[in-house]
Amino acid sequence: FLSNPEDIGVVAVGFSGGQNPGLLSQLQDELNYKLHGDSQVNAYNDLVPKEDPPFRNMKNPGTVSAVTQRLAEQVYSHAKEGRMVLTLGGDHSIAIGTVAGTAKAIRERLGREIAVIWVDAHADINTPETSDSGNIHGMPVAFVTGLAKEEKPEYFGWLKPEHLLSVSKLVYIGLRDVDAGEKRILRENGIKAFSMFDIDRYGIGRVVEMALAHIGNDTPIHLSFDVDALDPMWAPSTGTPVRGGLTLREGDFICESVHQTGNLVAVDLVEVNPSLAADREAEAHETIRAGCSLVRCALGESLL
Ligand code: 6HN
Ligand code: MN
Ligand code: MN
Ligand code: MN
Repeated sequence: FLSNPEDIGVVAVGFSGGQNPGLLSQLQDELNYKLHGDSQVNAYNDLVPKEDPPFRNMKNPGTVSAVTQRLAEQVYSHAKEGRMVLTLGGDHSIAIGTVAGTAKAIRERLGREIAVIWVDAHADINTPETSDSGNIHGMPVAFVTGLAKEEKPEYFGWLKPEHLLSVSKLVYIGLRDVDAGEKRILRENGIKAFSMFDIDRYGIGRVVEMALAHIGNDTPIHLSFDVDALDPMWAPSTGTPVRGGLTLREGDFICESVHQTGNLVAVDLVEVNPSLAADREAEAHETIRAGCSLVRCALGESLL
């Protein structure tokens, strides 16, 4: 294993209600992992600026930049120690920090570039200029690949070459709602992507095989799993649900397969957003259960 399978660095971000305590106590008490880092959800309130006007069309740019910069340091320090890093989100903008932290730590520790497997209904590769929404959770891949650049340190200018990922080491699984500008970016950069169409056509087994073949044997893997990759039937409590997604079993299979490579160094599980509305409690519970299943599979707990 490229990281110690019993030692997990935990980073828990943002508003995720009951998700983390449940999953973390499962990992620690039932499955005997040694957990380092956050035992409670971190709101990063100290980093939120008083005023945070839009910049280059991005919403809350100062807040997201500051939080992801802190996250990059947290993830870096776990990965540098050889721990598998598990980040529970929070919206997908946090992957700017997690990927940056893993990329830098693995460069220093193993002298290697990481690969990222991005499992999502969306490509999250808008630049500030191509984005229609201005929401940064639709842009993280553009920032960590250097396709989106900004000099100002308070607006992601803290991202340096050691934090970045090559577009050739990126692969998507589960896409089905990709903006026109994003399709152009994927095409122009020759980025490997498996949509739901490919999964129907080849089956999840072949798709995962092809995805792993693309990044190459023995490459350290950061798995960034957006729970909206799953069909809303399995994960209804998420900000931007899109029907026609992965079954829970297909999501679990992706996680199990990545575990089996022995090359997994970091996992993000994001966009789990339990609504506090009482009438949606059952949906929140289902979504959290799905998230727990994905994480256990990524840790190899479901395999014999
Ligand atoms: N996510 N492409 C849309 C946008 O606003 O840029 C949706 C992004 C969704 C992001 O689900 O992590
Ligand atoms: Mn996403
Ligand atoms: Mn998504
Ligand atoms: Mn195992």
